[in-house]
Amino acid sequence: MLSASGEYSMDEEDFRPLIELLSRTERIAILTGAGISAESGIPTFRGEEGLWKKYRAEELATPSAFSRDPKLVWEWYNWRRGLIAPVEPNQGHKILAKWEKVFPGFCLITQNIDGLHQKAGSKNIIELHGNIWKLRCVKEGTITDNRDFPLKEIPPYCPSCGELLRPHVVWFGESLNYEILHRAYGLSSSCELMFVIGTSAVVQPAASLPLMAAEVGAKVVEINPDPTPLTPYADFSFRGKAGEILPLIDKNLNRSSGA
Ligand code: BJW
Repeated sequence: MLSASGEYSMDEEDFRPLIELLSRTERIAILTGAGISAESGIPTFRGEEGLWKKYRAEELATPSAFSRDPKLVWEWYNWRRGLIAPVEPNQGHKILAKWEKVFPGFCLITQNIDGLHQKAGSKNIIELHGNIWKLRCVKEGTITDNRDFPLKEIPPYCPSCGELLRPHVVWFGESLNYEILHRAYGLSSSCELMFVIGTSAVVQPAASLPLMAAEVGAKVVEINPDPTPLTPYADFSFRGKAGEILPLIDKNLNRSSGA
């Protein structure tokens, strides 16, 4: 929390108002971004160590990049699948998986495609930007699970029609799946409290979800080591790593509920 002196420090007192709020809150929405997986060793997109520092999004994460050079795009995704495959969920993912069982009106919306929330045990996940472990036929639209690393062929082709397969992810300039987005809108505009964890809050339409929640009177809790465009709208801003802040909140929750 930002102290009066402008320094960030965290003690149990900082969590008390949030813990009190949580004790009388039923509908909790969570929005996660790449930052929650950073402590598992997966690079984020923006910032000094981010993927977009080394790679150009326009050459790798757009439909036109894929039309131009599907092999290049697939080589990049194959490399990222290799980074993600051996990685384990961290404390942040695990606590969210636990909260799904603890809070009756809990929902998890993620921008991440890495599958780490599932690996941590979360069951009900709204994946806004798809999943790197799924492939989609560009002609038939069929989606298949595929965990091969390395991929058997680059680029891969559809066994049914012979057309190209693409990663089942949402690239810049592409619309998000209508049903998924509308579920996310519905949950955001009906929650009482939203945690926004590890996202730079710049990519639309995901970045609008917390604002939608705030508009209907929900409290917004941001967990991020750095400020974001959302920070001025957050009711609580915990400036730290998800894998450190979430366990602190969870510990205080347990204490106040006597668990
Ligand atoms: C920690 C931490 C720790 C570190 N603990 N935290 C102008 C205005 C408005 C919109 C647009 C515009 N021009 C174009 C658009 C649309 C565009 C967009 O929003 N662009 C903005 C960049 C301006 N959006 C789209 O194109 C979307 N589609 C769409 O809008 O359709 C309609 C439309 C089309 C065209 C024009 C207008 C409308 C689709 C977006 C798809 C995003 N796809 C990607 C790639 C997915 C596949 C893949 O992975 O390969 O999704 S891009 C990338 O960004 C990825 C992420 O999900 C997404 C968000 O990133 P995220 O998760 O926030 O990560 P970072 O790296 O940005 O931030 C990490 C944060 O974690 C940081 O804040 C750290 O501080 C923090 N952190 N360690 C907690 N331990």
